[in-house]
Amino acid sequence: MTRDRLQQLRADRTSRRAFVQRALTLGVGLGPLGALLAACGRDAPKGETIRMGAAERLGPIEKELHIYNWSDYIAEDTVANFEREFRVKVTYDTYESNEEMVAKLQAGATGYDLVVPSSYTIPVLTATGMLAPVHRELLTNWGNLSPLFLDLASDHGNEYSVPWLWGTLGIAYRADKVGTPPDSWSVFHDARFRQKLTMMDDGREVIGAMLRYRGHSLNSVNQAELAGAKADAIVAKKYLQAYVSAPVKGQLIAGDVWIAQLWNGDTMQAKKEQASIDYVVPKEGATLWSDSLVIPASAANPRAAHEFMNYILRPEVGAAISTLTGYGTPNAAAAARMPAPVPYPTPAELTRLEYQVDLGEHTELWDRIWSEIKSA
Ligand code: N2P
Repeated sequence: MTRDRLQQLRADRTSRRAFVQRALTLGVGLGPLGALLAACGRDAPKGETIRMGAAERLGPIEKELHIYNWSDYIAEDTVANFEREFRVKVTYDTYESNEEMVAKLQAGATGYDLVVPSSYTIPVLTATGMLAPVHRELLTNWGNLSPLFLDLASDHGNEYSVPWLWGTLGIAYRADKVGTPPDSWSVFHDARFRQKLTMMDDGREVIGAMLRYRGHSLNSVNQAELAGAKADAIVAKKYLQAYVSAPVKGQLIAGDVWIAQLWNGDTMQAKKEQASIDYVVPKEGATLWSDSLVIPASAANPRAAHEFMNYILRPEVGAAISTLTGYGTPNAAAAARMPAPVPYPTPAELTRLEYQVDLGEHTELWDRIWSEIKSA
């Protein structure tokens, strides 16, 4: 997104809802990190004192907190330390895709106080009134965040979201089994690896990868491009052992799977147990995401949700999460205390990486294609 386009959007603004809808119509989800830096970055407000307004409105911290997060996306002691310090009992459930999480929220009455959508999902949730605004004055650690991850097109001014982690979705492989390391999505069409291959159990990612393979955007809504991606996915399916997301780590470690479409951080988690596991962003390009904490409008424990947000913004807590998961932290103070912080993508990598955007009215078409691939 160019600065002009952003300014035009802001100038056209009549109400927040109209703004979000207009942004969706224009397909404004997120630009690459570099464009965000150039067009959308701004300094984080420095607030060290808690103004009483929000604290009074939300009342004292509740005794419970219900968190719904991606699997393997937190340090082992993050929740236990929070429970002990804040005397809050945390219920922690996990999911494997944005679509799984949104379907659960849309079904209602989840009881969740915090969820962690990717950027492209946030406008969908805000436009349908499903999120509660974040009271920034309660987040005394806000200034630790890097401006690179703030004020994104998916949530201007961070009215609703607090950055959690970011990463990429490429190819994990067993270097000791495959010979030449893969560098292309074409490896999923390679009969030599029959039954040793897996792809994500996620339609956005399988169809997206096959679109990139043929040089298209992974957000394409072009009928011919999508028909090609469907055909390519069905060819790949002949060679796949399964569509599987996070649990494939165990199969890679065991050597049952040699090549898997997988997130960078989950690959690094597996590599800690099996050093021959490596990761590549294919030459045709792949998904870049950033995920954020948000509070559902129906949350029963909003004060505890804010305290958890502020807690993960502490440098040592953010650093532990990034170190254990292998994902990049948006928390500059956390990165500064890590011996080897996950590096930002290089400018060369950024030209190959693409953020997903909300597919709007074309979501049904993508859903239909994914069902057809799965039942082919
Ligand atoms: C799962 C982490 C991936 C999050 N372990 C993708 N948005």
